[in-house]
Amino acid sequence: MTTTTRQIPIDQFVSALRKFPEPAFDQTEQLREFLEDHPLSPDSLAPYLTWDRQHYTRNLIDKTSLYELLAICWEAGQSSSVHNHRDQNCWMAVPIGRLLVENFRVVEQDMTAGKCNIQSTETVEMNAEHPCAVNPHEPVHRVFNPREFNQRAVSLHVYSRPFDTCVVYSAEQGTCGEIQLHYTTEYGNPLK
Ligand code: 2CO
Ligand code: FE2
Repeated sequence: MTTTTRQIPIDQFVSALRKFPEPAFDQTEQLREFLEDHPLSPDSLAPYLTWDRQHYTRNLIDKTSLYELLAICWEAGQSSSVHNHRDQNCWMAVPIGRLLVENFRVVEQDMTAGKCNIQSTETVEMNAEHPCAVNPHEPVHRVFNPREFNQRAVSLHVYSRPFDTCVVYSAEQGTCGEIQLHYTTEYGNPLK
């Protein structure tokens, strides 16, 4: 079957996600296959899509003690910082557009001094056919929507467990530091 004929709406996706037992979130393969087998119908995501010319937006769709599910909206040319996921597992699917994920190896990290040495290892494309799981052994990455892709993109993120801080890195300056993460919308409602 093609990706389009297999598409399911987000509420069905959430119901299925909620049925996974705890151990499924402690390894990456099972949920990666679930994402691959259940591409989302873009139309069903409409309540969660918000756009900001300055920064990608983070839109909460569902949250339990095991995971949080976000839709992240990327204008052409937008990029995340290079960051980690606080040792939490992460899966990403791209129901709208295409995105690149660039992975980094941390050669050195001294949080107290705010200094690091990181090296880019590989860049891979994510799209409706190719979701991915962040490699727990090389969890530092950035996600970006190159201007030359010339279109908006939406990624769906499953984070397990939920986290609201992360470490951001500058490869050029050799610096790192903790930042707080915020939602742009929650359950389809804007936050003040
Ligand atoms: N992790 C970033 C965030 O939640 C998005 S980049 O891809 O994981 O803001
Ligand atoms: Fe990330």
